[in-house]
Amino acid sequence: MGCVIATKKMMKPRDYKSEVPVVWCPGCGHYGVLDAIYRALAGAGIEPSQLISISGIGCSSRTPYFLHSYKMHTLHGRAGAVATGAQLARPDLTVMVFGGDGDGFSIGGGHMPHMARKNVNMTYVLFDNGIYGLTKGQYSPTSPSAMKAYTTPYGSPDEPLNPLLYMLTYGATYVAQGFAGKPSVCAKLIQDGLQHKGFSYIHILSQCPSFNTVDSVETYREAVAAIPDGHDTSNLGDAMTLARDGVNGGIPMGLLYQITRPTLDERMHAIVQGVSGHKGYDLNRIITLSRP
Ligand SMILES: Cc1ncc(C[n+]2csc(CCOP(=O)(O)OP(=O)(O)O)c2C)c(N)n1
Repeated sequence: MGCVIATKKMMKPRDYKSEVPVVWCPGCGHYGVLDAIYRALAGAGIEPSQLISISGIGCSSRTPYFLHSYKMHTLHGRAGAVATGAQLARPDLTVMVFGGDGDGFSIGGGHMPHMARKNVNMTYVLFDNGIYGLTKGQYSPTSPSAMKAYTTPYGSPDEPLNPLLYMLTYGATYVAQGFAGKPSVCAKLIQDGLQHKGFSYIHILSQCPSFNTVDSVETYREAVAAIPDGHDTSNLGDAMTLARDGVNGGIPMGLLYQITRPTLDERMHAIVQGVSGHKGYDLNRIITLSRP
């Protein structure tokens, strides 16, 4: 009898490009992030037929149009909730979420903690341009303090939130940060996030030359600093210190944190097996599985 050897198809970045033309403003950082996403998918060898891409609303949320995959362009701020449902229904597929700082941390802010704490097995790529791009320049939760924008003509009165600290605090099991001007670094961080089992959060700083006049590509290029090799990515305290203080004051770029713990679909599967009277049902096992 012959034996069947499963071979993984070699994928190329262009295999993920859809026929929809990519339309963002000239100089927008989102082009660099999209390029990184294509490369990461090819590196991880995920076939388009095995990929679900989901987004909310925003310039960045147009990403699924540009990708060969199953896709859903949902409501503003609600991509994570839809993606959680999709992942539970089809845990055999790869689920990715794409969106902006407004989509994720303004209107979608109520969903972010739950994807993290539940450890939903998906990869969330957040394009942070510090502004609402699609609606032409209102300040966002990551806009720098005092930044002038359409809704803050006298300067923002708020302190920006720290997305990395936020995701670490709520229990994300993979937290990384990149910058759109360094697509190779972003591609590696996204690829590793795709290969991580659990909730992976990749925060990417992406310049908006049309509406964010403070965070230019040059400013970011000078401000980012690679996370040193010796950083212990399994140490939550060290990751939080990096997220808060940066690398000698520079914006940390690289992998801050990665651990493994049971994912939501694993826990649900264990519960469903138990409820349906499966022989292996063991309440203690479910309780043990649900502890980090
Ligand atoms: C319920 C609802 N409220 C408000 C809007 C208007 N709106 C569309 S996109 C957006 C913000 C987009 O900013 P961000 O998520 O940062 O993405 P970017 O466009 O900068 O990539 C807003 C407020 C909407 N579409 N739906």
